[in-house]
Amino acid sequence: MTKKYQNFINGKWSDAKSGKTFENRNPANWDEVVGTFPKSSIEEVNEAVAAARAAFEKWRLVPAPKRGDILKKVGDIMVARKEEIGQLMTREMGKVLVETRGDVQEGIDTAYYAASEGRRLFGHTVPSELPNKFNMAMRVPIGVAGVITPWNFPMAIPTWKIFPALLCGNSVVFKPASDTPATATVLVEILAEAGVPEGVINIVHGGGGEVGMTIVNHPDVDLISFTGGTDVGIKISETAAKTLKRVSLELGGKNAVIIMDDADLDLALEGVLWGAFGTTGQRCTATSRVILHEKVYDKFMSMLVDRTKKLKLGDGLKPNSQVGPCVNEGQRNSVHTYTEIGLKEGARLLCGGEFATGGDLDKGWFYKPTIFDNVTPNMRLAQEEIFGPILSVLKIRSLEEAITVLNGTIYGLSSSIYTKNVNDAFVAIRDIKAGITYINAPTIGAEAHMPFGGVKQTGNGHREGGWTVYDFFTEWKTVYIDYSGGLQRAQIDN
Ligand code: UN1
Repeated sequence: MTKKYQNFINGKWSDAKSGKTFENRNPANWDEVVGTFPKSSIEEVNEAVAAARAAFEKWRLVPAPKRGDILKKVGDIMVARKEEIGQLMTREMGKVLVETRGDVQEGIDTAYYAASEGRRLFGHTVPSELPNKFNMAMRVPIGVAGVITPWNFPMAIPTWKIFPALLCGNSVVFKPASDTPATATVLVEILAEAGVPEGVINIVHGGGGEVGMTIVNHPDVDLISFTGGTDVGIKISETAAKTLKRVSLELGGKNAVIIMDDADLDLALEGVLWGAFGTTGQRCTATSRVILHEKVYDKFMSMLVDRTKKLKLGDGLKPNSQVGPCVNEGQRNSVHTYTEIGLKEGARLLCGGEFATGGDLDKGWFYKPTIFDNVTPNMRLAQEEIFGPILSVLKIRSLEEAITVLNGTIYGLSSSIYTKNVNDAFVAIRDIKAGITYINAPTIGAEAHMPFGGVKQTGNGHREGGWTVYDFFTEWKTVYIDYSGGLQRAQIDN
């Protein structure tokens, strides 16, 4: 029997009023239906927003340390269910089990960080310019948060948004990607079990156009946190501007690794393989370009191609699989389009470039890990986010040239340099235009307690993760307390 999942609105599990559903299939085996989900519409969004609005008025009065205690419990339940959630996530979006476990762990880390933030949420006390007057600025909750999340990190990314939103005293209407609704539903189940009151967390399943954009448009939603493609991010930004919502956008990337001539090539090789083909290249932080010094070019390329060809594709639940499928048919086709574009542009295909088939692979959306070299900075292959297992290699002659090439896209999320030269490393830290720079490590591997986000068209200046996300989910309230007993005029009586 196929498992039937539901929406969670105002503390109750429910179907879409229309009775419509959609199904979610395993990308490693499209015969397997993971579950069916309500195909919701405006009606369900309106209900969820109304519930969240009403619940907010009570939730904002719950002391932050108490809200934190609930999130601590959320983390504990996630620890107990980690393996089960990892397996479900692999079945619904394909990445290999070690990675889905890591995804859940990132959610657990985020829960415990949020729990402890309940006892901080620091404000400022500031001297007044007048005598017998006390000034402070404190954080206050904002209201209803619309949370719209992608499928590549079905647990981690929702928790990056939902846990801080709740800790700060906001209520949430959550629209997960329709490729990963099961993991999202489990997260909501856990929040409810841990004691998040009814109406404070709501999940509405369905399409981005109907459900997602209705949330973005809704006058009673105060803020939107979105992770996904740049084109959708721009649309969200435009739409949300009409009601002046606060919007946090985490969008595309075209992340690069610079490998200098003094780099430890064995180390760089492991980093590039993991960064480019981990999660089948379907990360915002995935390594999409290698910017390789000419002096080590031939040597590194033969190491890289050799190892890439040996990567084992397969169902992520099988212990020896290293690379899972693309998330769905459309995504695999889109990846393949970039192989065709690369060939047309005159780049040289060194391995992959086609669907992976044969045996168990025939029932999944598998694509061979692909490497192009002879890529030049202006090619589409070197400019556009692919979100799949395609890596482009560009040759450079100096650090300066490498950084120019690295910076030469519209994106700026993650970046990396392999070098043993500490001076070069610091120049790279200074001059690379990206939200994240790794030294001697791959472009992936962000930790939950550090700021996460990018510059340029990767986002709109906000950061998730760490202490920084708490700025997004709170407003500053400035308070002046005059205990002089008389009228004191600022700027005039001092
Ligand atoms: C993403 O790719 O959308 O650093 C998030 C990483 C992960 C998070 C990635 N911890 O790759």
